[in-house]
Amino acid sequence: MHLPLKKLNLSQLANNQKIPTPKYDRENTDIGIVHLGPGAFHRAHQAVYTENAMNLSGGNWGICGVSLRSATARDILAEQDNLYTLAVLDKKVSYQVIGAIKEILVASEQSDDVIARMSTASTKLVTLTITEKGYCLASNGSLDLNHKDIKHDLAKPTTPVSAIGFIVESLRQRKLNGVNAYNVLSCDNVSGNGDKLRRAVLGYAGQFDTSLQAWIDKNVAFPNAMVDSITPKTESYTVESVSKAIYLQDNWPIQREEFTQWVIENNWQGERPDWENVGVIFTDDVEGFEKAKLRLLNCLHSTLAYAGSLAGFETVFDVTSDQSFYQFITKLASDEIIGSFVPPKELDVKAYSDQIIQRFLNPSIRHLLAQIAFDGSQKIQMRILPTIKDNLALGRSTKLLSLSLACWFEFICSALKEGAEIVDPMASIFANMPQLLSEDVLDVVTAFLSIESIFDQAFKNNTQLKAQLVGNLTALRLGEINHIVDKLCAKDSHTAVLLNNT
Ligand code: CS2
Repeated sequence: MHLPLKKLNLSQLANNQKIPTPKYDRENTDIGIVHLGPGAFHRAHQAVYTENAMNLSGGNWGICGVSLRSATARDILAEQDNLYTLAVLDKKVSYQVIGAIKEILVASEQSDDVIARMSTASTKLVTLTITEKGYCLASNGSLDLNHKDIKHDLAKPTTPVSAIGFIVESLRQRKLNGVNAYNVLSCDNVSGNGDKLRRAVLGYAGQFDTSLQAWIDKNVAFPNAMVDSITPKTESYTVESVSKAIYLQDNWPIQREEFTQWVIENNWQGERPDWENVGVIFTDDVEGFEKAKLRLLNCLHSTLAYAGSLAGFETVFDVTSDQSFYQFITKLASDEIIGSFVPPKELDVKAYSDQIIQRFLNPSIRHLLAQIAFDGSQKIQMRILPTIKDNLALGRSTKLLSLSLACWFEFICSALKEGAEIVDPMASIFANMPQLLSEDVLDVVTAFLSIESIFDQAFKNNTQLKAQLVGNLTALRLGEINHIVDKLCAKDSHTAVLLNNT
């Protein structure tokens, strides 16, 4: 059994050049960032950029992680002085001990401490990875005032439960106490994430305090950002292999691929870590990067998650290694996604797309399709539907995209029939839709398209898309998905006729 990873034992690693440890004076580094949602992705991405920025340039940029509900991360990491190991698993394998996170609070237990931490002047930045559903948005992108957490917070604004509630209450306290505002940086896979969060925060504050709303509007920046690094959840084999590699027991290391990218809108002043000098890109055109990443990487991920699960695969590597699925995502990217948006001028979108598929073929990363399949009702709205909408408007093909969507439909329907758990904020709504159990495919497609919080009129009334969805879902229920993919990718004209004959 190894000694535990703790600051006390860090000296054990001092002589091991291969495993970097914090180079800044961690004990005397103040907290300057509050991060809402300190999950695996945050610890593998933003926390690492901030660690490297402090190693390079110092600064009081310690991170206070705030978990909105779960106490697991706090309790495990507290045992190891909030230190953890980043394992980069790729052609080369490397390890780094990260010290940027200095404390973790649990909002549902320590709400006052969270607000105090967010209201103190030394906190300059609030960053977030709270997943798509954490923004409490309606399908038109504005704040959902009927969302249960928002209703709760509007009734009790000084003891919030939502990220938006905590942001507004702490800003209210800062205004009250004459403390400068902090800036807010969304790090989620949400298109226009900063703009949407800004609208939600202002919409919420405006419900009960228009002068606070005006103050936030004037003083708080919400830059948009694109974040990227494939980070599967930590599994027991990760704990074993990492502890063995660093000769210290780390009970919650993080694993990710070599590739990492962070693109932040360059439209804000205010203090921040020396991110520019550790690889973060500041640009005026975040939208191009966001669309490229959400429509290519995340759309292909979700497509593989549903199609691959229906075909019985378990990981991204497994399904991408299958010739049929490899061809499917390659063709989906080249024929239907590239060309549906304007990429940043500096991005070679074909090379970027090919690189993404190569990243899926990283044998050192075990990325479960089941993990990516979570929250489909939220994710497809960011990853698949915008491309379908634009292609329909541009008269471009949606044949393969509609197969991705039909795979999600069938993924939900078969889970309902099997009584399997559906991890999705809309799971209870699906469970109360008997049409989703119907053998009549037209009924099923009509039922899905009638869900207004996901599909607006453009989808509902489009006969071509509906026919493709009915054709694909019928094919999925009749035959092997591999064959469907092969047919769709190989003999375009033939397949079109085939589909229309269903
Ligand atoms: C994945 C993302 O779980 C998922 O939905 O598609 O977490 C993906 O791995 C990251 O966005 C990559 O940057």
